[in-house]
Amino acid sequence: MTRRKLVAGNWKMNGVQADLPQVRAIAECAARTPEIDVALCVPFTLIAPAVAVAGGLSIGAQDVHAEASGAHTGCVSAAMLKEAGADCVIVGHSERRADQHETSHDAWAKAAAAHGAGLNVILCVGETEAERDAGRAERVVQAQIEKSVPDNAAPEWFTLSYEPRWAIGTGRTPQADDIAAIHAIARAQLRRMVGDAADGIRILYGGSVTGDNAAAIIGIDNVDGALVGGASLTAEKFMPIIEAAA
Ligand code: G2H
Repeated sequence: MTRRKLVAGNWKMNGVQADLPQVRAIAECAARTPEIDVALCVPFTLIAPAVAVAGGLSIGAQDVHAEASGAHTGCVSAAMLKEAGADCVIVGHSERRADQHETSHDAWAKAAAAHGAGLNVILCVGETEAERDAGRAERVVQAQIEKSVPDNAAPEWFTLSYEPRWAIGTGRTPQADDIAAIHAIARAQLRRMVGDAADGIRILYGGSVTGDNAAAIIGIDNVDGALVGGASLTAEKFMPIIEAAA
């Protein structure tokens, strides 16, 4: 099955209104590559301002609370994100798993809540360096998928992203064969969970993707695009990645 490529930027805790020209420039680049999908996941505070300058570029968030409302100080619901203009959200990112002790069950609940509010979901999984060194990477990723992907995941709203934790922001990336092996296992696990829909679900790679390695990584079997952190912060660095996927 042919899957449209998706390149998504994750600005993490970066970006203020002075950076909106970068959003505009990225949107212009995305408009020149209509054969792929491009999204930019910005801090909560920048969602509405980014939507205002983004034209057709998909603007997303980087987290969401699983509950619809209530006594959750500092948290943001899926309906709030939707109202701000977001159309997608990252859940289960390893920085939230590490810093906020989020579990695969939390990611599952957040994904379900986001889908319920009409948001597209990018759900992240990935092993630690110790798990890879112990030969457990494939089992860890498979288990994370089993526990965090909703049973009704479908290509129309759900994307998986494989992000080995040791590759995030380090400049290190796995060997192509290792990426291919994990993506094949991820696809097979999705198939066990959602059947034929698995063929249409995009599986991104994330972790130190740059303009220099994007084409090679996105060319690997079962890699349907990239989730990009540091290299998505400026249009100058992000555009070559978008172009490599197109
Ligand atoms: C992985 C990635 C974006 P970076 O976290 O999700 O970040 O490209 O900076 O490694």
